[in-house]
Amino acid sequence: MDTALPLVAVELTGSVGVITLNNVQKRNALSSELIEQLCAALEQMRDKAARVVVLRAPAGVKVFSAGHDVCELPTNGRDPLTYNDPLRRVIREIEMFPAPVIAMIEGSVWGGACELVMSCDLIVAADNATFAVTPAKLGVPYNISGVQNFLNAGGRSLCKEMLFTAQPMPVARLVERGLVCAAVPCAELEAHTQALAAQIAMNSPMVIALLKEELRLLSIRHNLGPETFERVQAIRREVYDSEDYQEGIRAFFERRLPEFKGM
Ligand code: LCV
Repeated sequence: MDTALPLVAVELTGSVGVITLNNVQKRNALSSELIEQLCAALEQMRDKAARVVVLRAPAGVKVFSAGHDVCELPTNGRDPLTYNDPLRRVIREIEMFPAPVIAMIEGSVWGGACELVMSCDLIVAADNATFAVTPAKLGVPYNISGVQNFLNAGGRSLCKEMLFTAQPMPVARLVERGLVCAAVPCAELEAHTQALAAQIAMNSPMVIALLKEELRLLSIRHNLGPETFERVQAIRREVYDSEDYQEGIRAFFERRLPEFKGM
């Protein structure tokens, strides 16, 4: 156990690394502290030339990650999801990591953790896993690169269903759309993931790093012009300046359903 990283566990067996999100008490909410440690763990894996990294939670969890730490969502008129938000940073770290990252999912995945998982190269899940994309439920103006990631991962109709309903979606629906490689019984999840990782680790790490970067660059579908970007930011500001945004966060802490008024 790396005492400098109390919220994540890191291990390397041969050339396969495993990073375990380890703040179960807070349902692995993606706090800036947990994300800093996740980034440090990725750095360790890069330094040790890991050829595959498995990202997981402890065996048997009900919740893989509860998503962005709601306590860290600003309520003072600042944009809640800027370029340097820890969640945005770690998603870029995973996308730029020079080897495949396999998300091994048990339990439920919420909000920004869905995007974190979808930023991984491959997803293997227990067949009872669920994924809930929650900005609409929480009143959060998700940022445009995040929406692009959802669109690239799931396609337009699944993306709209997940974003508009904000409800947990069973993993079988994501397997149907090719978003998740495989959904297996919990008892087989670890062996299935390790076998996949071992297959990848036998191949050329330089070619795989090249292919991963080529695929990342090819997935950048279009560049928004300055005026289009500014229009999106203006609409997003109306949302995070709204009473509904405050209501979404208040409702979370008061453990009740939000009552949005559209203003
Ligand atoms: C901080 C938490 C959280 C949490 N933050 O356990 O995609 S966006 O735009 O929405 C983006 C901004 C985003 O990702 O927002 C977060 C979206 N996440 C969610 O909506 C899930 C919120 N959490 C839950 O619904 C429940 O916690 C689940 C169903 C995940 C687990 O329920 P369970 O009954 O097992 P608790 O709710 O009792 O949570 C245990 C502890 O973790 C904290 C929660 O406040 C509690 O802390 P205390 O023990 O100190 O009371 N926690 C859970 N989620 N996202 N803190």
